[in-house]
Amino acid sequence: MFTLPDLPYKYNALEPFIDEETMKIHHDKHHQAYVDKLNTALENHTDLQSMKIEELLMDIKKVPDEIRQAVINQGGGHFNHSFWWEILSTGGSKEPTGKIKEEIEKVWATFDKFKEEFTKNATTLFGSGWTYLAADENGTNFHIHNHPNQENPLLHNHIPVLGLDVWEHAYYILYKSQRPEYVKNWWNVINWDKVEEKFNKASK
Ligand code: MN3
Repeated sequence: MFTLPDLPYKYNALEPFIDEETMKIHHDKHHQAYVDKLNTALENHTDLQSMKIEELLMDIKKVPDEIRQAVINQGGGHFNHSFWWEILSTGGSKEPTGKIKEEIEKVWATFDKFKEEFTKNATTLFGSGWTYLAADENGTNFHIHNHPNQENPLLHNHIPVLGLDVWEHAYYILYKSQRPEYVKNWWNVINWDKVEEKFNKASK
C-alpha cells in the first residue's frame, strides 16, 4: 500500500512565496487523496501494490485496462506531489550549479533563456497540469514539456528533473487567478541541490 510521505520541512518554510495554508491543504488533503484513491484502485491487485510508483507509471501498459486511467490519475498525482515536496526549499542556491548548469547552457544558452521557456510553458498550459524538465530514456536530450492533469514524463519513459505544479490548488489562496505571479515567485523556492542530484542520476 502507498503512503503519504512527510513534508521534509515545515508548512511555513516556503513563505512568503508559497503560504502555509496552501502547503497544509496541498499536502494533507490533495496529496493524501491521491494516495487513498490509488490504494482503492489497487485493492484487488496485490501484485501491483508492492511495486514502486515509478515502476507502475513507467510500465503503465502492464496495468490492467479497468484501472489504468485511475493509476495514471491517482498514481500520477502521488508521484508528482512526492517529487514536488522534494524539489522545493528555501535558503539554498538561487541558480543551478555544476553539471546541470552546463547542460542548461548547452541547450538554452543561458539560465535566463531556460527560465523564459519554462515560464512560457507553465503560464500557457491550458487547464490543470505540470511543466517538467526531463531527459529522454537514454539520459540525454533534456527538454521542457507540459503534461495535462497528473500525467508526467515517466509515462513516456522519460526521466523527470524539475517539475512545476500549475493546478489552481497549488496557488489559488495566495495568488488567486494570477498564475504568472505564482510561476515568477516559484523560482525562489527551488532546491537546486536536489534538482542537480536528479539531473546527475538521469544523465549519462
Ligand atoms: Mn498539486
